[in-house]
Amino acid sequence: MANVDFVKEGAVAIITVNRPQALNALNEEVINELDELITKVSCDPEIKSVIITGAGEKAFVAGADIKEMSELTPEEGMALSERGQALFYKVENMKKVTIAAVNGFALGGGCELAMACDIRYASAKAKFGQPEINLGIIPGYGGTQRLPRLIGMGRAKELIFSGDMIGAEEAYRVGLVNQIYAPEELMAKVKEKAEKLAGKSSEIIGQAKSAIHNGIDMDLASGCNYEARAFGLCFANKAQKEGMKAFLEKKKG
Ligand code: DAK
Repeated sequence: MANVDFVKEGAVAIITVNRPQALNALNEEVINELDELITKVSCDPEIKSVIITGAGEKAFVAGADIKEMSELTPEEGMALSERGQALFYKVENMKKVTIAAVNGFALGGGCELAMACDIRYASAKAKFGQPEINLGIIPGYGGTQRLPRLIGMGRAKELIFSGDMIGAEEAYRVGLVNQIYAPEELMAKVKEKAEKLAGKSSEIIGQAKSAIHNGIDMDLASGCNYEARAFGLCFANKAQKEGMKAFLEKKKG
């Protein structure tokens, strides 16, 4: 693929947006290639966890491609929007663990792509922001929805209204990233985390993810009800049988 690289290292897939000359901005080709890769990864039972990152030293993804966006007709804009939104949903709902390794600028659609992942690890040099306001638009790939869910409404409004960037430390402090690493350590550390998570059952992670994602939009009682069903379904899975059996046998022995 011309703009997105893919490698499989055992049970871990690494997807790298590779358009460093435009700070890995998401143009139509990148969106299409990412979409194809996410489908491929979703259908590969050997892959248990997925890392998404950006090529080069400077950027994770600096947002949607402003050059391309500026010239769209309304029809083209709508089509691109539909494809982009479908991609972000697909990333969010993969039945695998998804990790954003944020190696630099994660702005606009880039911050939104990182937020569609389950976990975000950042380089100490990373910068986050939703600068759409400066272009006369609002976030369009879920930023107005996922950012307040992650960091709270007040902080999300401040970022979205101001368009200001925040560094990795602040992103960690507000809960936008899970951990910060030295830039040269980031990928090695993220791979370590991804491999560890790849050792867990994908089906059970899928159940946990589904309970978390569906429950967050429900009242507590409905969410707990949903959880009870997902919990029950775990008992139809060999991971439960094997996990509990192993624990009990270890106790006996
Ligand atoms: N798009 C296109 N090109 C970009 C780009 C972007 N978002 N960001 C950077 N580049 C290009 C620059 O134009 C420059 O290209 P050349 O001039 O060398 O050809 C190259 O990358 C290097 O960038 P700079 O020279 O600007 O580098 P600096 O270190 O000076 O600055 C920066 C780095 C990240 C602060 C700056 O590049 C910057 O402010 N970039 C734009 C960031 C931004 O505003 N991002 C948000 C884009 S809006 C939608 C859904 C979602 C969205 C839209 C629609 N629908 C549902 C329809 C999302 C919108 C966005 O993401």
